[in-house]
Amino acid sequence: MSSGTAARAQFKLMGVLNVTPDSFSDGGLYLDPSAAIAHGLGLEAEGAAILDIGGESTRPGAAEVPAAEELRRVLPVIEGLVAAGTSAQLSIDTSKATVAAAALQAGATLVNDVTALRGDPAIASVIAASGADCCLMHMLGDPRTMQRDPRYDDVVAEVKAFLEERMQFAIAAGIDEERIMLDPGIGFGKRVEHNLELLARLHELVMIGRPVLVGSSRKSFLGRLTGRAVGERLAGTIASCVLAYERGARVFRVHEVTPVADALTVAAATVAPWTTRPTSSTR
Ligand code: HH2
Repeated sequence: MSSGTAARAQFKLMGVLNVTPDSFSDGGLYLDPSAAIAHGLGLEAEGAAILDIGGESTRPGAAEVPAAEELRRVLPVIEGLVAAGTSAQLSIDTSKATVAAAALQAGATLVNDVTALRGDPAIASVIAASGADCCLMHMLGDPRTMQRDPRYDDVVAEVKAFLEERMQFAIAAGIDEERIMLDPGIGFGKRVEHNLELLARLHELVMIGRPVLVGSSRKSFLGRLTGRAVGERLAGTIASCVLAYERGARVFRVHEVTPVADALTVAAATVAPWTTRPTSSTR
């Protein structure tokens, strides 16, 4: 195996596929199912191992979407990707049990719930019964209120305690621990300095023992730091992903796959030889 291929195997990219009119960076671009399916297949061709399909924006202040409308947006896309023979893992970005259940039925095998199973009391049992993977994310408050003066004494300790508690809740609900990913929720009820501290101390969340997913792509803290508009945050996105990789994150939710994959391949090839514990044969 070449060192590039070995490095590439160290991380996974989750391509963002928003089927919404109002997502913060790509709202309205993929409302038509055929455009969304083509975009998803394009992300997969670029190297996304997971496609995260969402029918409700979670940007600060976003309006709630009824389940029927969310389903109308995402189901044709999941069905179309399955019919097109995708080999990417399909993830449903929802906090509603009915949406998760229908998406799993249609071929999704991962539930990405930004409420970490707090939004709908029925969602944990839907995930448990299906044997799907799930991602538990930290958010302070809800999307309508989360950016109103968020405060923490120690953001990393509080996010860690939250994720540990939600993980125990998920396990008690019958979700296999091996199927759980954890996410600090970059931008969800956090000031710029909270996001930066979470990235800088990400290894403390990695210590929980489950794969950590980071969703920093194009987010506003990058804009605040660089002065760049949403569509001009690729360099900032890459810097945050590379740093998060070095701190132990292994799954990256991104809008642009190829450049992040290249950057992470270099990061993984550089970090791996030095972090591999020497054995008697390599010492
Ligand atoms: N961020 C967004 C949506 N879903 N899921 C996880 N696990 N982690 C994240 O950081 C995350 C997420 C927000 O980004 P986007 O989907 O591009 O925007 P919108 O919510 O406006 O659709």
